[in-house]
Amino acid sequence: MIHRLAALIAAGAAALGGAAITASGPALAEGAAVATLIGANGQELGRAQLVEGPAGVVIRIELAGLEPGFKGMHLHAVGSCDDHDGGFKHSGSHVNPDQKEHGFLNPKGPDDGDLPNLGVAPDGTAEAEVFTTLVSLTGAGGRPALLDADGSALVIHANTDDHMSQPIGGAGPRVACGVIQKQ
Ligand SMILES: [Cu+2]
Repeated sequence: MIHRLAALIAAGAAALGGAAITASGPALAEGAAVATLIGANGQELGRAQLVEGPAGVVIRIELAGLEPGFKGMHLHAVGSCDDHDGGFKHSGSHVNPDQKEHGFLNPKGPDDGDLPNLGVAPDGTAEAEVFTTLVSLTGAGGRPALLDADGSALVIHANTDDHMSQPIGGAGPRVACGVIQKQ
């Protein structure tokens, strides 16, 4: 697990020059996945691309219409975002088959759904690329598969994840959700 943690990197905001939501992203290898994120009113906020690499998954995120600040972001265990008016509870809890504790800063963590916070600019946009070695798209390396029978979702919370508190780092309500689907 230690080596996985060491490789988990938040690459920060992508230098896209303030471009609007675009279709650009990592080269889409066979088996890449996408997620269209929606907000609490069901409105589309943007998208994420997920590409499987040999050691983990690269996730590129391009969103607009969020509240500024660092927002908790996780991979949730069920591919359902149809209850936008009910707080996206249908997306379940974190991808966490081994029932580990939450948090990159937790000696007993992290769980496999943990991701770095997403930094949202004052204008409500967010462009970021993150890499997680804790999951896979289809089971590579024996890591939990996002594209499993009940799918998975990328979920953004209202508040900052402190990477320590249980069960979700104090990240609060779920404000955006996207079902991860095979491209
Ligand atoms: Cu979450």
